[in-house]
This record gives sequence, structure tokens and C-alpha cells, in this order.
Amino acid sequence: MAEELTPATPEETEEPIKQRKNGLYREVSDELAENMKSGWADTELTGLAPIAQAEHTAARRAALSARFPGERLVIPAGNLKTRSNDTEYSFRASTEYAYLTGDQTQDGVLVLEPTAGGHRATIYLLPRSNRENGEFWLDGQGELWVGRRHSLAEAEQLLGIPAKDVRELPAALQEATGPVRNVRGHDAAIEAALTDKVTAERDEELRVYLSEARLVKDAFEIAELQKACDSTARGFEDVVKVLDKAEATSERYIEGTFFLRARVEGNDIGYGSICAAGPHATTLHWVRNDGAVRSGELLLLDAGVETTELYTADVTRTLPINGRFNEIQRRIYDAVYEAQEAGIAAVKPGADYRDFHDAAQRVLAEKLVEWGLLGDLDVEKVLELGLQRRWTLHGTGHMLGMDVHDCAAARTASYVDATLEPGMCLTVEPGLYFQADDLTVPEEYRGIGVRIEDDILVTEDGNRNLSASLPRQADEVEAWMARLKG
Ligand SMILES: [Mn+2]
Repeated sequence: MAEELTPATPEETEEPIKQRKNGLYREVSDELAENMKSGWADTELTGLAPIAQAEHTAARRAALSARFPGERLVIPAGNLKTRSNDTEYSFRASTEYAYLTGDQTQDGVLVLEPTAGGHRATIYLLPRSNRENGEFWLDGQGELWVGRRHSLAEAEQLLGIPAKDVRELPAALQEATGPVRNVRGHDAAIEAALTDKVTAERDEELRVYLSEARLVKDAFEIAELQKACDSTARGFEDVVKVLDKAEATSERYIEGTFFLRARVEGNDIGYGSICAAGPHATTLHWVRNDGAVRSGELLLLDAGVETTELYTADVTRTLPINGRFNEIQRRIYDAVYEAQEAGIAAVKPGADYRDFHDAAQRVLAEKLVEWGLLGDLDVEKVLELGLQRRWTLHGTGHMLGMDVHDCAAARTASYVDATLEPGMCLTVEPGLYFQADDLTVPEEYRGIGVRIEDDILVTEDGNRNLSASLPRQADEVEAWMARLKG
């Protein structure tokens, strides 16, 4: 990447103009400074069509406005985060900001100002670079370095929200009076400007509202989740096609292969891919992905493409690396598949959220009892004591959306203790994990981990599996792999 130049500060205006490069200051001649001011074409765009989700973001803002009448609401996109020295992680806008605006610009802030009839929304963004004062090429955020931005007028047309210069916002917030709430954790400068005006409790209520607002997805969101699942399915196919190359290298080949699909078709991966071959499959969050890939073992791949509009899939398949399950692998796989089928069947409007977990856990407990792993205990006693959890380890699913664990700030009463409604989207992902050092199971079980995970939309009359294009049943998995491996 290119190095950044830092502008001369206002105090230095009597001094020679300077650039800073690699920590060294370089003087800029008056002639060059003058030269850089002019000779640039006007590239302002007019008549831009609104973004595809503009009507949806307007409806989301209207619902937010109705919940907090008379209060100023501040929702930042967040800032770049340093990776090391002067390099940064790639920017990902806050979910709250992207949900309400459809915009993903770093340092952007949405503000809803209370009015007599509701709220007036304004989006605060960095405008195009000034050529006259040199920020265009001397400033680190100058467009010469980071690329052309939309002008405020262009942003307004695209987003359907009046736009102002974000550099004016901290002072405006400090001067403003009346009740205000801010989504914390994204923008330290905004928080500093509001420090005397907000309380943690009231800010938390705003965060909770925005989490619960996303429990039921609108039509745009459902289409995005379908896109995410479709790209993810293609990413899984990519992986199957290169399993021989992964065997010759490591799990990293799988991680890199899926990442390529995510970057080409979407924004990114929605979370760190779990590429767990052999016994690594029993480590729930195996993201080191540096292990060997061996024929005869299973690959547990848990990965999701995040779309350009920031909706992610969350899919897991457990695949025989050589294309065929052996007997013990298939026994465990079939048990998890049966549990997942029971879980998916329990996803329907009006059902308790907890039902799909209970249904899947019951099947897994039955299998563990049947295999003699729990002594003389019957299934009811096992479930009562939760003893199956030595091998099932985790809950059976979670809400899915812009965040892989979406709606995480929602209250228990609105989420875990609530009933399912059409438009909710959740994962159903039972698993069985036999640690390599688990002396309570026969040796043949040890080091085997199986999870099957799909993304299930609650519909008016039941559910729809958004990731159904990837086979799950064992014979179908083998046939699919044989076809792809050619
Ligand atoms: Mn998941």
C-alpha cells in the first residue's frame, strides 16, 4: 500500500508547507502547492437513483423514531481500527448504522433530530476533498490517497437522507440541548462530545431496541440472506473441488479457497471460517486452521459469506475428506442429521424459540443412550441432568442476519423466551463431539466431531431452508462430492 501524507497543521501556516512520509517531513514548494490547486475536472454526479434498500431503511428509521419520540438519537458507523503501526483492519460499518442507512462509510454518523411530528434524519459524512487548501493531496483522508468519495449531495440522492459535514458534528452535539441517546462502542469522538448528556442505561435501551428491531427481517433482508446462503454454497463447492490440494498443504487451503468466494461475490466472510479437519472438529472455535487434512478423516467446515450489504450466512457441513463416510463416521453423522431434521421441523410460527433446541437435543440424547455411552440411564433422566452435553456442547442455534449471532442485545423475553414469528431467521446446528482424549467413549469415537448447520427462515406456514442447495443427507453428500471431484 502507499504511504500516507499528513497535512501541515493550521498553526504551521506561516511555516513552509510540509508532507510527512515514513515519519519524515518533506517540504513542499509554494509552486507545487499552487500547482496542485487547479487543473482538475468537475466530476459531480447528478440524478443518482436511490440505493435498492432506501425504502426499507426509511421504514426502519420511522420505527426507531416512533419508539423514542422527542429524543435526539445518534448512531455512528465507527472508525478504522489499527492493526499495527500505521496499517488498519479493513473497515466494517456498525450493524446499527448500516441497518438504518444502507451506508457503510467509515466515520459516518446518523442523527435523528426530534421535531414536532417525529424526527428529522441527517447523515454526517466526510465531504469530497478540498483542492484549494491542499487536503486533497496532503491529508491522510485526502481523496488522492484513499479514492474519490461521494459528495454530500450525491450521498443525499443515494441514501435519501440529507447529508452534512461530519467534522461539524461533535461541536453541534456539544451545543445541543434536550435528551439524547447514542449507540456506544463505535466512535470515541462522538462519545466524548456526548459524555455529559447521556447515561449508560438510556444508551443501552437504544442498543436493545435496535437489536430487537432486527429479529423480524423485511423483504430486502430475506433476499440478502438468500444471496449469502447461495454464495456460501458455491464456496463449499469450491472447497470440495480442491480437497486434494488441501491434503497436500493444510486447512489453510480450505480457508483461503472459501475466502476467495466471499471476497469476489460479497463483502467478506461473516466470521472467521472454522476449517477443522480430523480431531480439530471437536474444538468448537477452531480458527487457527493450520492442521493437516488427511484422507479417511472428516472435515468440519463452518463458514459464511457476508454480502456486500452485510448480511451473512452461517453454514456447517461435515464432509468425508476422501468422499466416503466410514461406518463409525456415518453412524455419528446420521445421528446429527436426524437431530437436525427434528430441530428444523420445530421451526414454525407460534412455536417456542426453545423448541428446536429441545427437539434436537432429545434425538442426540436418544442416540447416546442407544450407543451405551450413558450407562443405564434412560433418556428422560439424561435430559433432566443434561448429561448429553458432554458431547453436544453448545446450543442448537441462534438468530442470523447482519451479525452472525444477530440480535444479541435483545432481551431474553423477546428472544430466547419468545415465540417464533414469520420473518425470523435462525440457524439449526446440532452437533456431536468426541474429544480425542475422552476415555468415557470407545476408542473408535475419539477425535470425531460432526455438526450440520443450516439457515432457516420462519415463514407464514412453517419454514424455508435458505441453505438447502447444499446436501445434508449422507448418501447425497457423497454423491455431491463425487460429482464435484469428478
Ligand atoms: Mn452458527
